[in-house]
Amino acid sequence: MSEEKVIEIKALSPEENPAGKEMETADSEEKSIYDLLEEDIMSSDIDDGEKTKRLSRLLKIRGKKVNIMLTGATSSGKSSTINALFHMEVAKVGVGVDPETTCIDKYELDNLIIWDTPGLGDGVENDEKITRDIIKKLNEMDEECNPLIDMVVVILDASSKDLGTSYDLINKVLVPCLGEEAAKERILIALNQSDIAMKGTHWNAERNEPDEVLKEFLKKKADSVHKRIKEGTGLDIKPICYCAGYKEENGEQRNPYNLTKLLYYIVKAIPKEKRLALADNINDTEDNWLYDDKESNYCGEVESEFCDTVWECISGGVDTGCAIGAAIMGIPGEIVGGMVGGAVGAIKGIFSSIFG
Ligand SMILES: Nc1nc2c(ncn2[C@@H]2O[C@H](COP(=O)(O)OP(=O)(O)OP(=O)(O)O)[C@@H](O)[C@H]2O)c(=O)[nH]1
Ligand SMILES: [Mg+2]
Repeated sequence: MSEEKVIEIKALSPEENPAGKEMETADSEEKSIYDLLEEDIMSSDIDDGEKTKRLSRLLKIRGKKVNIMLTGATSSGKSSTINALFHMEVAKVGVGVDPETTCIDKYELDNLIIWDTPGLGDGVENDEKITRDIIKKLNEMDEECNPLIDMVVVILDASSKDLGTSYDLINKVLVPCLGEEAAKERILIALNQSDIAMKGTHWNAERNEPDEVLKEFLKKKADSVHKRIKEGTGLDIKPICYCAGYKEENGEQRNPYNLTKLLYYIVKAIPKEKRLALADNINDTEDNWLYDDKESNYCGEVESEFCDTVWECISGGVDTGCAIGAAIMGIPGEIVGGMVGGAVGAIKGIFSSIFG
């Protein structure tokens, strides 16, 4: 039998949150992305027929839920990653030696559903049971007879030399279970704890980023993981190095690194019609999104992905000869507003409050 627990989501009390860091709670007064889009469509300068079309498309995607599974070895940072990415501190982070997550936990944040699996690598019997539960979950179908789990994020510990458990999980469980084609699109591999990959040396704490030596080390580590998975499955999946961030013993919060990059790849792996389920639930602690490798403007890319989503799913994606991602960068608001019924304004508003 698959064990599954639905966790009631609530903000932590001040005692549970001793660092005093402001908690991000779902404000019932706050309007959802769906409400904002509806208002934008209603107030836009488009004819009534087009408004009706857009409102009915919005209604269709409003009911779509997205299911993301986080899995990986014990203490790799699955729960920390969920907390860093999404709106509330929902997943319990380990402080002692015992694995914290003991059966597949389900966190529901409106239309966003996160499945936090227990860590593998803590005893054969336990691993077998967890593996069975993961396989069962991956084979579950939703009410439309599509696979319930939209994507799987596999968290590896970049500071660990022994990634055998994770390779077995990817090569012998996840890829065979999803099938090669789907696995290519739906598995994301993330190397967490990049800050302590070289035992904490070469991490520039002030700038919250790796120095050149650690950058090179991480690149090699990612290449080696890539190679092992390619050898085992034939698939090309490039891992992302990041830090979920953590609380030091003295209560000081260490900020995440490359979390925006991770979010960007998560957004891209989720079917377009389900992406809006994420928008309302992204952690709006600005510090979580400040530090990355700057190989791309990830905040801009995430925003663009959402604008594309709105463009395609609500405005019908009529070809105007310019992608909406490009449109928001340079074309005056009235033109963009005319094209998508103001919806881009709602998206931009949400992301400027998250990313600052
Ligand atoms: N240095 C550092 N520590 C981290 C990072 N992410 C998580 N941790 C720490 O790693 C430990 C394990 O984190 P969890 O989030 O509980 O890991 P988990 O994978 O959910 O663990 P289980 O549920 O027990 O399998 C905790 O002490 C975290 O604070 C990171 O980016 N850097
Ligand atoms: Mg956990």
